[in-house]
Amino acid sequence: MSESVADFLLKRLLDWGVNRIYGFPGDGINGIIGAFERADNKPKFVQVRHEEMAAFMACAHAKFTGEVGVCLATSGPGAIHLLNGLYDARGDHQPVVAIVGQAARAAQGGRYQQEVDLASLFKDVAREYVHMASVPAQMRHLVDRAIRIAKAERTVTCIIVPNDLQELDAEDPPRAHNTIHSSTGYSTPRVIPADQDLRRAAEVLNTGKRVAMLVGAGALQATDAVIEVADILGAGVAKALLGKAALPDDLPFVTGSIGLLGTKPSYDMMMDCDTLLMVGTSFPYSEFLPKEGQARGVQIDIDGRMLAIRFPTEVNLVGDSNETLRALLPYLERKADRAWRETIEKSVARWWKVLEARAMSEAKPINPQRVFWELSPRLPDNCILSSDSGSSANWFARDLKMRRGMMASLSGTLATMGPGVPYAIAAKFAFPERVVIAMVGDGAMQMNGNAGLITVAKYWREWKDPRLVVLVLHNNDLNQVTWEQRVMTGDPKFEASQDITDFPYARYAEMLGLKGIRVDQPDALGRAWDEALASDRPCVLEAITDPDVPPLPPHITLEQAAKFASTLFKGDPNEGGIIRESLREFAESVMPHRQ
Ligand SMILES: Cc1ncc(C[n+]2csc(CCOP(=O)(O)OP(=O)(O)O)c2C)c(N)n1
Ligand SMILES: [Mg+2]
Repeated sequence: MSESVADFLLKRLLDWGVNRIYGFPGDGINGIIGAFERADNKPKFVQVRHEEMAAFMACAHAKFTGEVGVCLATSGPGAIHLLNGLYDARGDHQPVVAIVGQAARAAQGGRYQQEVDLASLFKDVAREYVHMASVPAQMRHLVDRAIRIAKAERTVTCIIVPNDLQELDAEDPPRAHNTIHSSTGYSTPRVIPADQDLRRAAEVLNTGKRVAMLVGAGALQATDAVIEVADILGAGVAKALLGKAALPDDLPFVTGSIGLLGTKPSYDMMMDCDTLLMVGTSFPYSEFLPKEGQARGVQIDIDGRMLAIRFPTEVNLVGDSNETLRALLPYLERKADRAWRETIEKSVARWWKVLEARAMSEAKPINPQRVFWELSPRLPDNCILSSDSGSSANWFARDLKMRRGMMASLSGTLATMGPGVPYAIAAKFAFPERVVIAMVGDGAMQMNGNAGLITVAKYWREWKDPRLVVLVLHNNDLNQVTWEQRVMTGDPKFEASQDITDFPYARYAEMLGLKGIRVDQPDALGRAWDEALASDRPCVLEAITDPDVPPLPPHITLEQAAKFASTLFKGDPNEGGIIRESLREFAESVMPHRQ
């Protein structure tokens, strides 16, 4: 049989180094599925439960490997299901290619079944490149351009392939007018700012007396350079969520997370600094950065479009974080006065005690912070962490101490619910020898996680090390938003929208042939983690946690807390519990050593 357009498509993806595709079939891509079936040498097809999860997995593949992630879905409904995961990738600047089917060319424009205007549908999320193939000779450059543009722009691109076209014979573009002649291959360039701009940046940083650094996902490959620069500048370093793995947390000057999910040392450092150096971050909340005029700013980003939008920085450097920091180093002068650095280190040391006290404080039955606090020292070397959106993101951000070699991610920019388990699955496929831990709320489990566990059950035996632990915070509540409603709008909990139905997560895992552990006693947590991390198969650790423990911003004072507790929660169905837990939290912050 001659080679079809679909056979060629798979071969070309393989030429580009694409070894795994996350997808789900449908008659809009029958030709492509047929090509998978025929091919001896092909990317692995990983079957998901919902196309959104295929897109999350492609995004996570890109995040954890630096390679392009690829997802595949049928026309109409399958393509539509991809969207949220693709926006997640777009938001966090990940190279992801979506391949989707379409109605046959002869039927297009005829309101045919499952015909959706896909070029328009994807025009926003894949605005850098979305095209439909209409003749076989187009396939080569559509694949080449979709992948190259995804990599070069670190974004989402999309190829639409009508189902009848997939089965036609493949054709090379003829040597003729009106043809395109493309090839594979892309190497990431070395991007360094001009020398005069490095000097301008150095002038700002050398003049400052109290330098604060903020690093994000762009600094993940720049750990040593960040440490060297911070040492010379006597700076403290805060980490945006996606930059959690950029620096180990045992460094005394690392203030940890920032923002609503952040730490007090990060907050205080930003409020008191006179100079801000941002590296590879688009952390969104300007109110957690210095006031305009309070500090001079320098920003480094590989994407010029992302510069000077959160803080009016004075020197904006387009460059790779690692290369740019290295190029900057020779111009920096070591701060002789280390008082600022010492203040930060003291505040960090004290904060870890606050976190411990908060984690150990009583709750009904389990304080969610304790679940993370107990995990932290048990994190296996080189583990990969994912968190869903929800209260877990707070404790993930604050309580876990990262060490070198670990990776961690979540949906940073889109902050969507649902990626916790899919990210973890993609991490296992990419690094089957590493331990992966997902941290997920019960709402997110019921949205995607429970279905994702079926995918885990289907594939885990293929993984060299089968350990994938899914922590479920079982609090019967959409807790993060319940708290946001209380704190931001002053509304009591609306049970109709916020309650989450009880579900036996651990027992369900056992039903799937996985391990399930249910914990409802704080003292049993340590043992439960040990057991989960020693399991001979993927494990769901279901922790029954207290929804009344507030995931609050770090800088609220005791006075504000008391007022907020007494006035805001009138009429809240959890009134007694939240007042008690909120006040306990603040007491732990003010006097962490109190017994
Ligand atoms: C797709 C999507 N829907 C809704 C939200 C708003 N949201 C953010 S966190 C959250 C609650 C998550 O609840 P759960 O997973 O149970 O975690 P918890 O906060 O209770 O720990 C909601 C509804 C969102 N971010 N994404
Ligand atoms: Mg919940």
